[in-house]
Amino acid sequence: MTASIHTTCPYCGVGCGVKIDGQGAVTGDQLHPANRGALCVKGMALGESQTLPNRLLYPRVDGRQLDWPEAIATVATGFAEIIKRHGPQAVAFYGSGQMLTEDYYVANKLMKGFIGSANIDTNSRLCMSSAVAAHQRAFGEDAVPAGYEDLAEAELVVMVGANSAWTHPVLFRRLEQARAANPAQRWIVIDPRGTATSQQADLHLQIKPGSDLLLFNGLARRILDSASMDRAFIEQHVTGFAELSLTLGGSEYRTDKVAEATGLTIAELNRFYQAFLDTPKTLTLFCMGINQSEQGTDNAGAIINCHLLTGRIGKPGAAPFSLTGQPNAMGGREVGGLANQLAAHMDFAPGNRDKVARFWGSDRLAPGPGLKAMEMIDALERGDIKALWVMGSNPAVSLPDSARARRALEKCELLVVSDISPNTDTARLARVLLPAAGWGEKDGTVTNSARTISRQRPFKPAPGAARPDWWAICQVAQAMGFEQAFGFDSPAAIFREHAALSGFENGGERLFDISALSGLSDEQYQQMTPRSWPLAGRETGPARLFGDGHFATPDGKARLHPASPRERSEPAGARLLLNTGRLRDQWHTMSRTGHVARLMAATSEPQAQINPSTLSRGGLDQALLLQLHNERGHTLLRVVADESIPPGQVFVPMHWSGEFSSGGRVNDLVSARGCPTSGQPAFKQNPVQVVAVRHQWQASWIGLEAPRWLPEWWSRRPLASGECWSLIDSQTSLAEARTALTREGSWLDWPLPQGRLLVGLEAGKIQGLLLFGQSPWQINPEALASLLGSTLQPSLLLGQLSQALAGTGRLVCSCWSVTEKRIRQAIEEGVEQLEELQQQLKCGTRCGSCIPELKQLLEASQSQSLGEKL
Ligand SMILES: Nc1nc2c(c(=O)[nH]1)N[C@H]1C(S)=C(S)[C@@H](COP(=O)(O)OP(=O)(O)OC[C@H]3O[C@@H](n4cnc5c(=O)[nH]c(N)nc54)[C@H](O)[C@@H]3O)O[C@H]1N2
Ligand SMILES: Nc1nc2c(c(=O)[nH]1)N[C@H]1C(S)=C(S)[C@@H](COP(=O)(O)OP(=O)(O)OC[C@H]3O[C@@H](n4cnc5c(=O)[nH]c(N)nc54)[C@H](O)[C@@H]3O)O[C@H]1N2
Ligand code: SF4
Ligand SMILES: [Mo]
Repeated sequence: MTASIHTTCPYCGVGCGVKIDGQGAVTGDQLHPANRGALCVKGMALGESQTLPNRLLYPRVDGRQLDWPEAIATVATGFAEIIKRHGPQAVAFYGSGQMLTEDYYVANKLMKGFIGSANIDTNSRLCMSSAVAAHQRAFGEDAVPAGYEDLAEAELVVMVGANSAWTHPVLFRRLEQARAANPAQRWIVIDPRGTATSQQADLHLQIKPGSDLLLFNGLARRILDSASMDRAFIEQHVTGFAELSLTLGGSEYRTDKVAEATGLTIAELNRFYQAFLDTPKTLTLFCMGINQSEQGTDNAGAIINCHLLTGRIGKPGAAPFSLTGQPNAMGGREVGGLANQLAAHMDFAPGNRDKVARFWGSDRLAPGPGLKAMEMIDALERGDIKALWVMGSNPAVSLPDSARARRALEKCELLVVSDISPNTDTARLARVLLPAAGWGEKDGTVTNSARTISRQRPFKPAPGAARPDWWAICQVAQAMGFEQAFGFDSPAAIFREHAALSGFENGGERLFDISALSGLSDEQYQQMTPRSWPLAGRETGPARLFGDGHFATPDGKARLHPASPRERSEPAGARLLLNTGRLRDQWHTMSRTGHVARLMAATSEPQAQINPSTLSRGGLDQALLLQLHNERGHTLLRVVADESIPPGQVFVPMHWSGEFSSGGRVNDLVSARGCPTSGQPAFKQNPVQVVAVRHQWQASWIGLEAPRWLPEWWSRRPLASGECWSLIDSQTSLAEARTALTREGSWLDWPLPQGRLLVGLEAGKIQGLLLFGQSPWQINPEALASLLGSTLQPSLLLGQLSQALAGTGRLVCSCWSVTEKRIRQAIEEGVEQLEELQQQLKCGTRCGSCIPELKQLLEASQSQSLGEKL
């Protein structure tokens, strides 16, 4: 038997260690400091997501399969010719926080060091750039002060714009354990909508979208007037106090005014403010609700101000803690992969340029910052950028104003895309497609939210001609004439150089210093265990930073930064405010999770979640489909009435792309405007109009292949075998649709109480089942899919049909396929405790990601019965 392989989960920034045994089974790594054995549902499903249908196996140029040398030559000569004709600013690279550090390092070195253009930016612009800018402004360097150890130490945990129960599930479980061990720990969640996270909170502040800056400035003002202000700390370690106090003196930060502007009651504010003032061990976790805003940097800065004013930084359980989204968002920040960074936490200051040029041995270093993500789209539109290499991202879907982004990408003379799938909306636009080695096949390192560097190790060969991203970059670089600088033969060799650069003429200036690892042998790199930076000669770094009150600024002091809310550039008016974000079981544009039946079961269609009162007021409550539109675009979504969304708002998951539905590409509606300091788009607050679509018919198609004809709206999901397609149309009649869908093959037709069932046969075998109906139904498609490919047996068919029509309800526990219906049944039958529920139904006993929802169902029924008693 082969020994287990220790690697790291390729999804979120918690950065859980994963163990692969000799049979390929995936479990949590007990030895990893991030998760100590736990995994969430996405991590648990890593085995299933490995079998990607339609994997990109060979390079393609203009749709033709080529071998690597030809593809490399096409990219290298294409880039070189454009540079010759138009200069280095005419080419660009768009990367990802999902690239490994080694991939990222060589991409950055090629663009900034040798092509001589800083037009390299990444999806971290959409994700972390506001936090990065706030860290740099306050601490002098992009360094997250806290570590996961602080979760257990904290007595007050403030979660702002973070739905961690779904997005950082293992971190959330660590918090649950911390609260169980220390009942004094309190949680305050700040989020305009109700979430699986807010449901577990001691206090949920449902603020008006975009009012966080006011809220935290209001808190800062209260700190100034209180005993919790740490005068000694401020005097010794902080600058900017006078300017901040002046700003906070404005009457808009009086608690009554803040209440008005945030939509909270004075009592709610007092509870939050008092809890913060009273609790030295306060940890403030923040994520996309803070960063993805028109004032993202100031939002994060306002949180940091409150921690600096109280001296709550660098101490156990006390810090502002920006959670990173992607598995290697932090590694990308370390190599300097953003357009406004140079390398290894150095910016473009002349001294840094000189250092890096000497280190890399280059005389053509980029002169200054390059174009940020959205500026790249502008430049593509203008025709200023003519060649773009996209790696590990699906910008045609995930960028804001995505219809415009797609048009700009289409215009690009040479679009190169490195991906594992040829089917993403971006890959479809590429001239050159390069097949990347995926997770489980590639080798390198990633850094998580807590600055812990872990190894990703391969445990199987890459299929076809797929190759690691670092290799493709080095091949192109060599073909462009940079043989010496890109002669790396392994990720270990790249890592050594990256580590060496972090320490090069550092002299204690930069906290990011892992040069102690620059001498690792290949063998030591293979064996490397997780460790946090800064290392500075030590084996593994400290969990938290700034404990000595010394910051990475020239005077060693942290900087308070005053900022006031700007007038909103787009008034909401009578329209709804669109909020977007994540679902528990999906990852981004679904290229890696959308084909896993288990992960698509909980929410299988792109949807608009709206408060029932807003629906009835707008006359929208009878519609199946809503059209959301604004000046940028439109999209069709299944409507879902949801009490947790405040009236006047609509929440749409960010995940759906043209690969999985005709609707749901929500970024077609999202403005490219964002924070002027960081360049991060405001994905969370966009006004939209909503109209009901009067459908003529709706159907579900369950088949081995796609339906023969597609109506106005469709959405597909994988099943254990075959697929289920939801079809809705407002333009054709039922008769026309029937004809179009059943043009070929022979069809049997059954009337149903609520519609019709048509069974498509080929050579006596069932190829597909089509259920037509007027009103929506919740069918269990798996019951019918089990018939696909078998010969028709009427009694079996009817049995499965009645099972299918009995419906299943929403899936809550994806690991054990336990539905809300079964859970509610058990509760009705007397189950009161989570443990009983777990024992009876097994739900929540594997990865535990659904425990917050189980608790919520139990609590809802308890408060209902309490209400009945009263
Ligand atoms: N399941 C899953 N997990 C993921 C990912 C995934 O795709 N799927 N992606 C990973 C990545 S890259 C990232 S960046 C993280 C993101 O992790 P999170 O930031 O936790 O996720 P989101 O759902 O984008 O947004 C968080 C919350 O911000 C709230 N919000 C909206 N507007 C405001 C506002 O004005 N103020 C406040 N305070 N809150 C607001 C939203 O209602 C939402 O609940 O998740 C990571 N983890
Ligand atoms: N509306 C809205 N939009 C958002 C957000 C939001 O909250 N709301 N959040 C934003 C944020 S925070 C983020 S991080 C982005 C994420 O959005 P994207 O960057 O588009 O994320 P993914 O869909 O994960 O894209 C990763 C791509 O890399 C491919 N891939 C997988 N493994 C490999 C590999 O090893 N090598 C290569 N070369 N490719 C690989 C995948 O198939 C996929 O196509 O979305 C942003 N967009
Ligand atoms: S919390 Fe889940 S998605 Fe995030 S790293 Fe851990 S297992 Fe992966
Ligand atoms: Mo992200």
